Amino acid sequence: MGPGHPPVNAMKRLLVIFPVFVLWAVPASAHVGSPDVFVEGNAGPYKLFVTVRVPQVIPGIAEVEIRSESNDVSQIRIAPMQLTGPGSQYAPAPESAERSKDDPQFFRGSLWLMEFGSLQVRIEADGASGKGLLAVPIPAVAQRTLPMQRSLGLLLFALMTVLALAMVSIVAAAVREGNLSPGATPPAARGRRVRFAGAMAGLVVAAVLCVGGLWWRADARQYASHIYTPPEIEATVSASGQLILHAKPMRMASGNPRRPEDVIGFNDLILDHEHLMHLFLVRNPGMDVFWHLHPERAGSGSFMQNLPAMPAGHYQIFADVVLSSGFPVTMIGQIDLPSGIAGAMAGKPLTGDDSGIEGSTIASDANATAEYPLPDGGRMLWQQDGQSLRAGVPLILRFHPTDRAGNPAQDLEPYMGMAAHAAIVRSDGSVFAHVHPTGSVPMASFELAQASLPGSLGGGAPASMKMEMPREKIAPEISIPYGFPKPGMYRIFVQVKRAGQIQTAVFDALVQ
Ligand SMILES: [Cu+2]
Repeated sequence: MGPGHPPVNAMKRLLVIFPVFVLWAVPASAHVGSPDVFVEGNAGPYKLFVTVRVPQVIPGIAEVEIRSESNDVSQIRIAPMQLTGPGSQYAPAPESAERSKDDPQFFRGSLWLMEFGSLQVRIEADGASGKGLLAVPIPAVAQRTLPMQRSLGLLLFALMTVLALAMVSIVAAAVREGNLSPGATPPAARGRRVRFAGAMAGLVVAAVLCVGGLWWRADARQYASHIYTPPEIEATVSASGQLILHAKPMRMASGNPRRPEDVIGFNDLILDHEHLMHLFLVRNPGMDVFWHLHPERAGSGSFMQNLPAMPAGHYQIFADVVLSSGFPVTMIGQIDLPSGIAGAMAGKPLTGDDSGIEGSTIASDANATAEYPLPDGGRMLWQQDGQSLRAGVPLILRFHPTDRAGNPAQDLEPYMGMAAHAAIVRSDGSVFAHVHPTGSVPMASFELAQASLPGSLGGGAPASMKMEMPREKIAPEISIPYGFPKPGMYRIFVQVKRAGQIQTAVFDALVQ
């Protein structure tokens, strides 16, 4: 894909990996347990809703689904490549996405992802209004090893047995009948030599199988050591009420076969909507307290945050950062705030973009909440159009903030450059996604991806980015593309800024 590993090398790697049959699951990202990528953005004149289902294994096939908002797109082509670095300059030949027969605005295609790390899917749309490009960042990592299918295992074992026995019998036959004239019977004296040769051949075959088995296991172990799990972050609270976070270095498989893994120390980060880290604290169980904070760097791999006055309890930590490659990482951790400490520390007043809310306990089995009273007296409505939420189905979450009189809020301001931020958390904490009107990828990764586009064809800036202009008005309709990864109860925290104040709405959703 990049100049460092052209397709030939990639094929070689595939050939080396293929006989081992250890397949990896990929994905993960600025998320926990929510590997697929959802993006809404502009490819030149066309607005596209893109879903990339990252493959179960790498090398593996990513499924790309694209819905065009308008009906003037005639062709869409897609290609995978690196997000940053030299590999982002040379696009491979793109493949055509197939247009649905039933729905001419829907396109579907699949792509081989051959390497790990920070990739992008480059989308080329062509139609009545000309050409346009959109780049969708894809974090590609291994999440688990897939076991071999039992039927395949049995088949391979049977083939191996046949081959091994055949090898022994060929050697025995060669010794028994190798230099006889046609039609002659082998002399009885050869019997011992035949048995000896057969036994030796059996030993050699067994030795080869043993070495093969060791190789297989060594390879599987090496892969297993590269499986991505969200890195953990250690959290402590100082007597003065400062939360100290320490990120342990993370190992991650790289795309380069000569450099099988990178060790990431979390010093090489880029700003993601104006902050190095977005820290989310969710009190458990119940998810009734939620904070969205922005710690400052405090030395190598460490971050520091003055805590606001917070109720005591057990908090789950999700800490989002973006590596300079554009790869998003969510670190996870826990912290207990005993009432003594929480009581003792008055808590610093909230500053800047920090915000939080204390609400009710998550519903256990409710269908989706439809509206939420905002702290400023307005409301946030969730427009659901009577649709039930289903796992694995991409959708646009639509929210409408209203003022006290119930009219659409006209005083929305950009909050960290965007119309809205949302955190989607499953009730057991196994899913966490930090999403925006652009979609499920961090703004920093999205901007890097658009910057890699050649020339002026890229019109990638999504509606939300255009709102970045400080005094531009934000329409009171928030749309966030997402897809729930699995069934269960979810809590969605939606944050907007009105009249200088950050408002958080809380919605519960049962996903089938
Ligand atoms: Cu955000």
